[in-house]
Amino acid sequence: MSMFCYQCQETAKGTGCTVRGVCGKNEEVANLQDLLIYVNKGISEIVLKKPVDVKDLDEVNYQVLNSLFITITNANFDEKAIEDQIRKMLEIRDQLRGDLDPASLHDAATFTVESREDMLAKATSVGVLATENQDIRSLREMIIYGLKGMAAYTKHAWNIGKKNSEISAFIYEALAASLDDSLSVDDLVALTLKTGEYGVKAMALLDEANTSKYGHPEMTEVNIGVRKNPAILISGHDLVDLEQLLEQTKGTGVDVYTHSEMLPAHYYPKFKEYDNFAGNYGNAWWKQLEEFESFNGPILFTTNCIVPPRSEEIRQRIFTTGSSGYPGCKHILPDENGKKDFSEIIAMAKELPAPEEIEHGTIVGGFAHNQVMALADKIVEAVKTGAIKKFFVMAGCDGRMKSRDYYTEFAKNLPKDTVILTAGCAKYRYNKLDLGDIGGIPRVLDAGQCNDSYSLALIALKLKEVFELEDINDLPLAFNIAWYEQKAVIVLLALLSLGVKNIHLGPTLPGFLSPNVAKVLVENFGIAGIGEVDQDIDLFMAN
Ligand code: SF4
Ligand code: SF3
Repeated sequence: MSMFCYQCQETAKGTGCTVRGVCGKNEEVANLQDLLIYVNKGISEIVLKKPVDVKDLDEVNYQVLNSLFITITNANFDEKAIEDQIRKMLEIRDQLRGDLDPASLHDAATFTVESREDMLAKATSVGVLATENQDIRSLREMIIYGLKGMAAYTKHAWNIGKKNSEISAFIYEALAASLDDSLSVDDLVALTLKTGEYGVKAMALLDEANTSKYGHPEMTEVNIGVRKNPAILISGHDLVDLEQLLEQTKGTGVDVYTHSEMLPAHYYPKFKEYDNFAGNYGNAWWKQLEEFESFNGPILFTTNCIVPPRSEEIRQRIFTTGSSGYPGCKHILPDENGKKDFSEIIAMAKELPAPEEIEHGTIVGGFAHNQVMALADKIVEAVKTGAIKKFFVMAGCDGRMKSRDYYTEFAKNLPKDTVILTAGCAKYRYNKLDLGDIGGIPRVLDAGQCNDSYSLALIALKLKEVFELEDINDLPLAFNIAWYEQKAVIVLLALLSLGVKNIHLGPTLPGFLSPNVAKVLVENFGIAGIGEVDQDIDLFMAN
């Protein structure tokens, strides 16, 4: 058996993981994930061929989102969970196919497998490399990675009760298109941009879901030190899981701390009601190996990013839920009403010591669109008087590579009359630096999680309107985005679909871009990589 995966920024040698993932994914998991995507392509083809209304396919829509989410980098390492999901999707597929003529369908819509061995044997012929032409492969995969990010955001919104069958219909269209050998490079470039358009819709849906349920994020100081109580650390992106955990820990003497991408939960008015919502512990996902040791208490992963734990002791303290999973870690399922029972985690927390302090002080965030619009007059005035010369969108992901020190240096070296707009875990590279403020406006404005990049797009569109500009690219705004996993891919495609040009992407360009596809992105959208910090700053400031 062997594997091939090049979906994330840390892919081996920048070209593809072939033996074992740099993320820790083994070949069995990688191949099962390929097969899971393949069966979802088959389902998509069937949905397109059937006279069905996607609105009526609730369970199918949900499980397709779940399948895509499971395969996101660092979400699910559990072979058994992925095998179970493949079986579930095969059952859904076969039921849905009904009396369609198998001869009119692709293999993805008809193949059969019985055992895990069958699955693994089948997987080796349906993965990324099954597409021989490297440009077609590059575009198909870029679209699929965008769909994975879109599915994650759509599933979060769904969990809050906001659904959008148009998004599901597009996911079927795009997944089925990846089976269609008649599509040209131009067709797939067009589909890539359409993926970005739906990415905007998915982020808008999640924004609407989050803000209607939890209120609009507001400027908030978040404690990064610790209290004396035993505690639970919650990681990932799912706010419904957080809400349930806070409800169940209320009055128990157990505190709840956020980790990594859960930090922005502190910005929502709703979560401020909980006295035991203590603060944020640690940094971006990749530092968790050390930070989980000193945290002492149990950890709940609601989504990515899991790093394989290095000791059995830590593994026993990790719980997963939703699309995440790790072998040997307890997975918590919802009941028929969507309620999750976290009592085992709470009981464990009570038996363990309180977290050890690794930092102290506060960080400020909560600058999603509503809060920034409330400051609009001040911001516009600062731009008009020249107090703010330029905004830098530095949203995206953080990662392990040493070369990401670039972003810390970049933030430090930016002229003092510039403001950073950020979202996603990329912010941990500079959100604890004291970069000061401009007339009371902090120089780092954190909108929230990676999906809240949507807020940054809204802010840019608002500024365009205020300054009466024709083109978003005429704003004093530069994009220097850090990427790692597939949610950043959908954020990037969303920005492209909104007409944003000259985005710099780092620390390396995606390994899944073939030279020709990279050329299209460079020539049509001005996409560029990163270089030396000071030269890049000069370049950005000159444009
Ligand atoms: Fe490699 Fe990234 Fe795929 Fe993991 S997700 S196997 S690190 S390319
Ligand atoms: Fe980070 Fe994993 Fe992408 Fe939501 S938590 S941004 S990497």
